[in-house]
Amino acid sequence: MFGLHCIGMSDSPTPDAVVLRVDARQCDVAPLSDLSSSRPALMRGRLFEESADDRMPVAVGDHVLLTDSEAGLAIDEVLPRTNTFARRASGEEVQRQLLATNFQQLVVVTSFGTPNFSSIMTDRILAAASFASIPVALVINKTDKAKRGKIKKVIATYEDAGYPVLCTSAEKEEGIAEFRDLLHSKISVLYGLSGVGKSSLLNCIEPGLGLKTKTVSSSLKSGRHTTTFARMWPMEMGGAVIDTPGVRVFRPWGIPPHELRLHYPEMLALGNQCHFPDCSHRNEPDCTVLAALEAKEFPASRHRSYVELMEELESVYGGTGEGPA
Ligand SMILES: Nc1nc2c(ncn2[C@@H]2O[C@H](COP(=O)(O)OP(=O)(O)O)[C@@H](O)[C@H]2O)c(=O)[nH]1
Ligand SMILES: [Mg+2]
Ligand SMILES: [Zn+2]
Repeated sequence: MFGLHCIGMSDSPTPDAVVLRVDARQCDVAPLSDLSSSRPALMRGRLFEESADDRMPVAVGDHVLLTDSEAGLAIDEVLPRTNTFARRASGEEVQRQLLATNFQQLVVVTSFGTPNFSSIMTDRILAAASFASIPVALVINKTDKAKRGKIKKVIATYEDAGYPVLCTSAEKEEGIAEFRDLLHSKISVLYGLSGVGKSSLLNCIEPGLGLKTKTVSSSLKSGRHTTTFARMWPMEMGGAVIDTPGVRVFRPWGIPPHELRLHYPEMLALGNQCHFPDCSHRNEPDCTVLAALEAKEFPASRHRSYVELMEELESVYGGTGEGPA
């Protein structure tokens, strides 16, 4: 079933398998040709030494080389990645936590109600995706929980910035056909706060997955951690989706502070006209972004999230720092 790789002279070896799931001890892998036949595989200790900056050396989506023995499958090597979505791991050490690799789009899922739409959270994820050159789409779920005016305002903010926006209600089954079209035949990562409805939306388009959805009270109010890990699910309609466990805080990985302005698309367009070419759009004179903000032509929520994130990046990587190596 696993076409195990023979060590040959080829520069770009054919992967033996793709990683569907990673936990603290082991991975689940499946051959690329049949994502539904998954088997456990251990990570070789050497992989941890070779990627010391990463909390875990292997991520969901990785293409890997394996050896099969009586002890079971072992991952020998992770092949070069086409892209990497990561965040800064929690804890004192500045470490990267890989979230997913080798996928075609990041679908940022947000909601109204509980949890309510968070510009800070959304903007952090969007900036990180831009930094990693990952195409994104923004899904706003639970539209049954907000007034039309409020929904329209959020849509306008992100459409004006150039992001594709899709409104859904898993509860009222609205926007589900569009959600299916969005995911069709692609490998997508669903990412967002715990409780926004990622699993519910997936269940709407692929009932066969039967993903567990949690009640908002247990996941958010009591602060109980459900031990779940990101997992790739092949879809009957073609493509696959990586469902991620909910996150509370998203700390982007690796954006040098002075580059953050490049990852706010609407700021990028305006910022060309600032007096200083390296204007940070915070307190400089003759800043077109600040002028637009004053005139209510630039969304206050986006500027607020920018300033907050900028301060965080400066405290981690230094004021004029270049970011991590
Ligand atoms: N009102 C409303 N509730 C929803 C909607 N989508 C999901 N929920 C509820 O929100 C809770 C969390 O959903 P879940 O799919 O587990 O979120 P996840 O943590 O992002 O996977 C569950 O109780 C769902 O029933 C929606 O569109 N409207
Ligand atoms: Mg879920
Ligand atoms: Zn400026």
